[in-house]
Amino acid sequence: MSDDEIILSDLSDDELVLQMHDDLYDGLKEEIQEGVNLLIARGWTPYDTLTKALVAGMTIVGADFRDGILFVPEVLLAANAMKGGMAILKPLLIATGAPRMGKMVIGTVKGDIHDIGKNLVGMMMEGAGFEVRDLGINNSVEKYLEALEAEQPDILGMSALLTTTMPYMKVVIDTLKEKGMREDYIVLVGGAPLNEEFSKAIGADAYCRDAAVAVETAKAMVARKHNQMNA
Ligand code: B12
Repeated sequence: MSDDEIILSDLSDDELVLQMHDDLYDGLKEEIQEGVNLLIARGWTPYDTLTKALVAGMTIVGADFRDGILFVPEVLLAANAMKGGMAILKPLLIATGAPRMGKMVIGTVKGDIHDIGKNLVGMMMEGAGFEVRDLGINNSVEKYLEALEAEQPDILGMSALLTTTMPYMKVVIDTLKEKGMREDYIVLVGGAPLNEEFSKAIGADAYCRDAAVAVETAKAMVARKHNQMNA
């Protein structure tokens, strides 16, 4: 060990969070996992650890990727480090013992392999008491339909991070309409390039800008749906 090596446990909370932003940027998975464990041991909630240390770090990575300072290999390493941290937080977020709220099928659309945001939404939904079936990435309309028929969820969630893949959400929604199935599900959409207007234009029920909004929207919409069914 060299003298200038940083000992994460010696840092204050604020310093540690900044160091974790750097470590995420550098794709250092083990350091990120150590940082997550330290924050949790210091009494941080899993949610604060996730948003302030990991998601905030990924935002910096995203800005430098956009500006051509970072490239795909570096971003893949950062994503891998982020996933390492998320793996520790997942059981903690889920272990809230929340009552069953409903069921969600979620997946990233065809042609798109971004899954960090989708995974986060899935984790937060599970933490809020929803049963989640995650279809992974690159989902065709057939895959969504198959899962909807097999799982009979309350909610269909679709994720897209590319302007070239987001129109595929409309293909899925139009197919649901054609088959007379659209009203059977609450359709939530998300991903960095989307907005409210796009969500309305393609006929989704709501656009959610982040995982916390997804949980709130899902809860409100499922409650409304159940009330309508019981009326
Ligand atoms: C990490 C990353 C990658 C990684 C993905 C690793 C992985 N396993 O996911 C890798 C390196 C593989 C990658 C590849 C590419 N990427 Co990329 N990537 C990113 C980056 C930096 C971060 C995305 C991320 O994980 N964010 C963190 C999460 C937490 O945020 P989020 O995804 O937005 O999710 C939140 C919300 O959007 C919402 N949400 C998301 N999904 C859903 C779903 C539902 C149902 C709900 C309710 C809510 C919801 O809640 C989430 C949690 O709060 C973004 C930059 C950015 N600003 O988004 C570019 C970005 C998305 N990528 C981009 C590009 C161009 C590419 C490539 C084409 C690059 C290339 N030349 O090869 C390829 C495409 C590959 C493909 N076919 O999909 C562009 C897209 C530009 C555009 N307008 O289309 C971006 C915006 C970067 C940029 N500015 O240039 N990428």
